[in-house]
Amino acid sequence: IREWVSDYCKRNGLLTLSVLAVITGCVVGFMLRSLNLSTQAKIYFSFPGELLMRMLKMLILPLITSSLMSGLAAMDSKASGRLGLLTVTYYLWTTFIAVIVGIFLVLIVHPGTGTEKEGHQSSGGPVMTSADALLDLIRNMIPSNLIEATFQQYKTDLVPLVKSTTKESQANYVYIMPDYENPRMGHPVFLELTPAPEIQYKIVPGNSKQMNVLGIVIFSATMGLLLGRLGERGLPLVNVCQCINECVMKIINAAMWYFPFGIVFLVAGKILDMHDPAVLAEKLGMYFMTVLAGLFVHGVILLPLFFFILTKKNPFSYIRGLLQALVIALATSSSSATLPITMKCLLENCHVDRKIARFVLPVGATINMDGTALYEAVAAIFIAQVNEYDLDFGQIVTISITATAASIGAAGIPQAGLVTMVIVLTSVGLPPDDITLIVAIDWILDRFRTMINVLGDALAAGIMAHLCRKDFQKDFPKNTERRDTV
Ligand code: DAS
Repeated sequence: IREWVSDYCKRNGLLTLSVLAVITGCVVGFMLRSLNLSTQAKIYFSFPGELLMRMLKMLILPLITSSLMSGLAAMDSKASGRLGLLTVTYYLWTTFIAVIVGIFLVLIVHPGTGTEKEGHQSSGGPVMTSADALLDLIRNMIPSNLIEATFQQYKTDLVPLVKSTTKESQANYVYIMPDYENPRMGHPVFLELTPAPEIQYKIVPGNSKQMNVLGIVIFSATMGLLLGRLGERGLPLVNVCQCINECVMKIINAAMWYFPFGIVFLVAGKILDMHDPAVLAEKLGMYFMTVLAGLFVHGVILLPLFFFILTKKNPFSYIRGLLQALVIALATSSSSATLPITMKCLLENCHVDRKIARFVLPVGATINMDGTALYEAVAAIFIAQVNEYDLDFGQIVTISITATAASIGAAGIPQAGLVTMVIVLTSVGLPPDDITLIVAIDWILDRFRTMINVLGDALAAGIMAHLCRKDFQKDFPKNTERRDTV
């Protein structure tokens, strides 16, 4: 028994602790809700969770740049070209399939019919259009400052932005939108919304920025390809990137035992802030279940099926090696923050070729978000149903295309999918401030769609490792027997 226990702890100890931490966080969060803690107390309580997020975020820039630069430099241009083409094609295909699954389900279930819509008034001012958001997607591909692009504001702030001082509305305002450096707007645009009496929401495409690593991925991939072409001359920098990458993986090993502790406070802190669960279940229960059903179909049926068809290997033994990353995705609701753990699981548990993992994962964490695309399509059609706004076939097609595009532009950070949904809503003439109909449970759905995003990226790495094995003379083993230390 002692041998079995020590073997189990070595192989699954951290994963078990992380799962128990999520459960404990939920229980503690619900227990503390009855104490009605002050905002300050909630901030102090959530502090260990904030440290976990900062540890993970700290590793994003060094991991992405060193992975892409060393990974691509080690490939010959034909192999990297084939890998890049296959990877992007697969990503677009699975994202579009996810959108179709979501649209199919929301049109069958009809969760928005009969949902009453609280009154809200728009305070006017230029609303951000889908063109603005799409331009921002392109803008994010060319960050004016690479460092700043990583260390901007990390999350979509759903905390009180400004306490209203005017008499008629003593509610907290909540900041939703990231920065859209849109010259046309210039000044912050406020849309005052009151879906829930205790809180007024403001949509502010104003002056705070969201981290978006899309530009860093493009820059690092370009540098990697050019380094490869430099041959001997590029080796010093390639070796530096290799060393940085290995050091980052060692830092992750050291930091990982803190994760369960941080997860408890991260999850509990979120539950403390949650709206009344009973009200949410009554108003948004069907919508919540529709999104979860879509994520389940895509993540547990379709993605493993694609994996099996393309690799002829058992997808679930591969997914078993990813469980630690999926738990971190659930706890952090950030695929970028989960990236270091996903990389570790792929290399140590799934034995995917290092060069492939170092390319497919960072690219996937920025542009491949199946869960987000599915969610944005479902949410947009749900909002149309609540507004009793009948969408014709052309508008459904528009939603499928803009949801795919919006998910590509979404950053791998908490609740980014809620933000880029404006592209989808405005593309079919729906009021963007109707986002607030769903904002109250977005942080829960965000965790599940982030899990599917991470799962999609990791399965893609396994598929590319199999399809490009001739270029890399190495395929990952059939039964991915898990090694220790995850
Ligand atoms: N939280 C985002 C991610 O990290 C997904 C989303 O917001 O839709 O993938």
